[in-house]
Amino acid sequence: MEQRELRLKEFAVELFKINAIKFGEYKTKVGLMTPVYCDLRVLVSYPKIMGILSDLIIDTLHTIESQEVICGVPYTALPIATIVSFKTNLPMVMRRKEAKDYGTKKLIEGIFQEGDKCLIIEDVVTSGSSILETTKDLIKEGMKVTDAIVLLNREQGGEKFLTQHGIKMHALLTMTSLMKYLKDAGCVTEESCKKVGDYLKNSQVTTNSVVTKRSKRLEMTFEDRFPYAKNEVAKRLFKIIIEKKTNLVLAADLTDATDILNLAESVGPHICSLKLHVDIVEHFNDNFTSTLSQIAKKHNFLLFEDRKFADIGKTVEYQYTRGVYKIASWASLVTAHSLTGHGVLDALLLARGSNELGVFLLAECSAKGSLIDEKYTNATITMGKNYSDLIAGYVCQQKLFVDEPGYLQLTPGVQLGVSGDDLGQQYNSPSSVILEGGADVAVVGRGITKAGNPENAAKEYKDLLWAAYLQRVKQ
Ligand code: 6AU
Repeated sequence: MEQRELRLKEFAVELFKINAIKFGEYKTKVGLMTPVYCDLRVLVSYPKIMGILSDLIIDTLHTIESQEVICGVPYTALPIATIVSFKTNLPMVMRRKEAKDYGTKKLIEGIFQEGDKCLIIEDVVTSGSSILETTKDLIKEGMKVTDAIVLLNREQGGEKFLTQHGIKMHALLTMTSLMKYLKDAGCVTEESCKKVGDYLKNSQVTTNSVVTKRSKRLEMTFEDRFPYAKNEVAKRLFKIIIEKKTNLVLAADLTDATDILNLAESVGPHICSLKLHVDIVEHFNDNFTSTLSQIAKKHNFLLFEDRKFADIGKTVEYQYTRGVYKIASWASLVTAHSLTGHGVLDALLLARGSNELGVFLLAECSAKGSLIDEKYTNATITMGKNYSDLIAGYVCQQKLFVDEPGYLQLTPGVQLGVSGDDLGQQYNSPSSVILEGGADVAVVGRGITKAGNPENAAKEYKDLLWAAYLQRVKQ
């Protein structure tokens, strides 16, 4: 027997001796009976075994491409990760199970850089969902997760599930190898092995159903969708939506710069983004956008220029970066038409440089008599898919791209008690755009700007939109 296998066998026997692995009839978390039970929480009482375990993990760690930090899945794997961190000098981060509701509201404690690769350490994997939960928070904070080292793979579907989410699992023991080592060492009978084998065959976690549910945009929560977002600004928008519990975008279509600033200040706490048509602002100057940026920072919302770029690429590049408005210097989101082809997106990608930019592509229009047809809409969605790093989502009126949880559906044409204006705009209610229309974020303009008290109106729209979203993900 090879050296490592011998060590693993000895380790398996130690686990058995300390009752970390038990055989009999046990009830699982979900109420099913299992002939084998693993409780690795007892490990903390056995420092010597913890030492053996950490060395085995470190050997595996050396076979994995460079990682900058490690994170143990709370709680059992936390002390294990700590020892590995200490022995390898690899810094550790810790995930809070609940984000603090005071102070910094950090999900992850510890120091790391944007883009750091974080290795996950876990004790037992059944479905893989605990690893995925931790991974989601690490990704949310800007890290990358590609590998997880686990003590025991129960071989019930978790490995496949994690692979589907881009995580390679490295298990020290599988249930099969564990049973073989224990049988060879005379710890378990042939009959126990058979029982465990039969149990595993019949108790596969149906990862397919999990994956199908997870890949349906309309049924998923913003938290669950966040890891699928590829565009950096979309990620920020997801974060803001989750933190502020608002999927309301304000269309601040006022023509006076001071009025817009006052509106932004009062409505700021209730919105995830403020959308401008900067070319309708009278007395525009750079102070306006810099003050607006400060207000956006203070109230944590994104600035969005609804420029609807629709020219040849070169012109779009200038329109985005130059001229009076210098959109690139203050807007993190913009809209673009697909009408003139992918040159528009190429131009924005190029002009974005190292700035952050997310684009919402117009796949449909809320105006009566719009010439956009189904073919155009579908071609727009397809075009966007080739620019996943740039596209934050699509502007549309109905449920489209339902299998793409990483993109956001932005739906304008929202107002209570009015069906349209006299220039072709058509309105739906907040709940219907979310529940029937499939919107993730809704744009409200005059419903707020023309209200007697815009702040109260914004709060009302925010609450209605959020309640409809909660209802949708619960269904
Ligand atoms: O609520 P309103 O009607 O006062 O404002 C709606 C806002 C305006 C429009 O330019 C914009 O939403 N809009 C868009 C966007 C967001 O691009 C697309 C569309 O199809 N309909 C529409 O109204 O600022």
